[in-house]
This record gives sequence, C-alpha cells and structure tokens, in this order.
Amino acid sequence: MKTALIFGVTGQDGAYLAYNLLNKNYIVHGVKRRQSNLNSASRLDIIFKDPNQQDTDFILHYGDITDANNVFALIAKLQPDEIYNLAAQSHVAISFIMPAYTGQVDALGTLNILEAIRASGLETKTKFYQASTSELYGKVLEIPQSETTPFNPQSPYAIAKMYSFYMTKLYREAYGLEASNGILFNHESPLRGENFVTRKITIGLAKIKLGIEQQLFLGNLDAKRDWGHAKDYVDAMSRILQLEKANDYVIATGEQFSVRDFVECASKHIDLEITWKGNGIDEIGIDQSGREIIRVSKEYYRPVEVEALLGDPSLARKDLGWSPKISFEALVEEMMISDLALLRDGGIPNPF
Ligand code: NAP
Ligand code: G4F
Repeated sequence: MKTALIFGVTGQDGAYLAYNLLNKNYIVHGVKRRQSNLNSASRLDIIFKDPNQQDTDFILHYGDITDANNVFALIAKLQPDEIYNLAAQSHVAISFIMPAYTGQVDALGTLNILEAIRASGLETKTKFYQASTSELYGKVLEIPQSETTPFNPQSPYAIAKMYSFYMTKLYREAYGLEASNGILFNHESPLRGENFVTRKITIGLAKIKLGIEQQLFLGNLDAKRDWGHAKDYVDAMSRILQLEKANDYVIATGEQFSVRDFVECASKHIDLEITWKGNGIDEIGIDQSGREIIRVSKEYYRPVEVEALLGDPSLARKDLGWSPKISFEALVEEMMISDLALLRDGGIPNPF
C-alpha cells in the first residue's frame, strides 16, 4: 500500500487528488494550515463522509510550507512514497498586492520541501510533484506552449513559481531526486476558489438567476485561457509520479476560450442569452429581457495581463497516456448547475 503526502490538501486540487488516491487504496496524509475557522477543510467533507472510505486512510496534519522545521518533521516521520506540493498563494492578481508573501510560500516553501526530502535521505524513495503553471509562459513567446517554449513570466506569482520550477529541476539533476514539474494550464471545477474568474462567473450568474443580485462585474473579457477540469488534471499529476524517470510535463486541453465565451456558455445553462454592446471598459452584457447583467470594472484588471494561453499536451499524451476526458462545455455546465444548487438548495451535487 502506497503512502502519499499532499501539501495544499484543502484546496481545489488537493480535494480531487486526495479522492483520486484514496480510490487507488493509498494512505493519504494531508497538510492543513491552522485557521481561525475550524471548517476550513470544507472541500474535504464529502471524502470524510463517503461510507466507502475508511477515515483512517486519510489523515490530516497541521502544517505550513513556510515552516522548514514543521515540513522536515512531517517528511522525516512519514517517509511517504509520493509528495505532492500543491500549496501556494495561487491567485495571480493578489500576488501583485502581496509579492513578498507570495515569494515566501510559492518559492521558498517549495525549497523547504525539497531540502526536507534530501535531509531525510529520501532522494530515491520519495517521488516529488511540484504544481507548476502555464503562468510561467506569461507574455507568450510561442503558440501553443510546450515543454520547450521559453518562459516569460508576468506576475510575482509566476516568478515565484518559476523559482520552484527550476529548484525542482535542479534537485533532480544535482541530487538525484525523483522530482517532476507538472506545468498545468488553468483547471476548474465546482470546488474552484470563488475569486477565480470561472467560479466568479458561475456564482454571479446563479445569483442573478435567483434574483439575489442584479449585475456581475468582471475585468478583461478578451483574456483567453486553455481551461480543463481539475478531476482530469489530478489524474495527470498521479500519472507523472508513476514514471520510472522524473520529467516535466505540460498538462492542457489544446483548446482556448475567452472569458466572454465562458460567460456565454454558462448563461445558456440557466436559460439566459447574452448579447454584447460597447467595447473595453464600456462593454456590457445584456440578457434577452434587456437587463444589463454583465459590466466591466477596472478593479479587476491586472497591472500586466497574460492575454492568452494555449497548451500543447503531446508529450503527456505520449509518455503518460493522458488526455482530458471532460470537455469545456461539460465543465461549464457542471459548475453552473452546482452553483445554482448551492444557492437555491444550500448544497452541491457530489463533485467527485
Ligand atoms: P487553491 O485552491 O488556491 O489551493 C491552494 C492550497 O494551498 C490550499 O490548500 C491552501 O490552504 C494551501 N496553502 C496556501 N499557503 C500555504 C502554506 N503556506 N502552507 C501550506 N499550505 C498552504 O489552488 P488550486 O487551484 O488547488 O491549485 C493547486 C496548486 O496548483 C497551486 O500551487 C496552484 O498555484 C497550482 N496551479 C493551479 C492551477 C489551476 O488552474 N487551478 C494551474 C496551475 C497551477 P488554505 O485552504 O488554508 O488556504
Ligand atoms: O481565473 P483567473 O484569476 O486565473 P489565472 O490568472 O489565469 O490564474 C489561474 O491559472 C493559473 C494557470 O495558468 C494558475 F497558475 C493560477 O494559480 C490560477 O489558478 O483569471 C483568468 C483570466 C485572467 O486573464 C483575468 O485577467 O480572467 C481574467 N479576468 C477577467 N475578469 C478575471 C476577471 N479574473 C478574475 N480572477 N476576476 C475577474 O473578475
């Protein structure tokens, strides 16, 4: 029976990955930060409640990747077969407001884990996964982006993640760690954080549909992303760590949609039909009964924008046998239905 340790288990990907590994009979240890609210692990509630899972297979520990002693103590004690570092200040816009904090967590936090693996003598036993990101491509230098595309990061978040990317590669090459980067493009789900654009749109539209709010304010509607489903992407993470030889992989769908496309697609699923008028900051989205339900606000523009990302997952297809199973349309529909249920009925359909 394999043992995995997940840093960032309380986040979107942490919940899906824990569920994925528990279904493969792993013993899963997750690291949770101390929060003032005891229910900060709410994304994991369904896993704990699933009658088919034994709670003893899923163990939470208090910790923080910025605390080197805590990270070392956990890794030395558990000696896991696999470590997944999903922990991060993961919001790009917030990284401009908190650049130093973002660096402490997203760059130096990773180093704490790599050093702990080395100091515990686990270089060849423990496989390490680093949650790298398509944000490294930033102002893109090639379309689509693959493992050989040069990086050109455009935010404190992306620059901190670039440090972690290269440290992971360095520890693999210098010390023989079985350490891999997954360069994941945007992936979403009903468990996505509420201030990322996709979830903000589905919650916002659900509120408008139910008459709770009248308008949704967004930033750059022209931004384009390669959006996949978190369930597919955690499967890729697990496949990366089953390889004999550690390597870095782009995980993406190879399809691109704009924020405007996402709004239109989500609206359809609650019988709203949007037409657009105006340009830039003055653009508005109007529904079939003439209500101005989408507006643009400068508040949600970033100091520098990553305009368009599009991944080439060919290497992952070849080496991992991985390809995404859930389409853009199915993803948006699931998120829209889930948020409508959350606001109308107080609970969501099982996201796993
Ligand atoms: P998320 O929902 O924001 O989850 C981040 C997790 O990190 C949470 O569990 C959070 O704990 C934890 N965390 C934050 N700071 C920490 C610290 N100092 N010590 C320990 N844990 C800490 O992010 P996600 O969408 O699941 O993404 C997972 C990882 O993949 C992140 O590293 C993200 O940067 C990266 N990534 C995400 C995407 C995407 O599209 N989702 C794409 C590429 C890469 P709390 O619950 O206590 O806040
Ligand atoms: O949903 P977003 O905030 O995600 P972003 O910036 O692409 O970052 C996410 O994906 C990365 C992978 O590429 C991860 F590494 C990172 O951790 C995170 O998960 O914004 C997507 C796009 C941006 O261009 C943004 O400017 O949507 C645009 N946008 C337009 N209006 C908005 C809004 N973004 C947010 N958050 N809120 C808006 O109102």
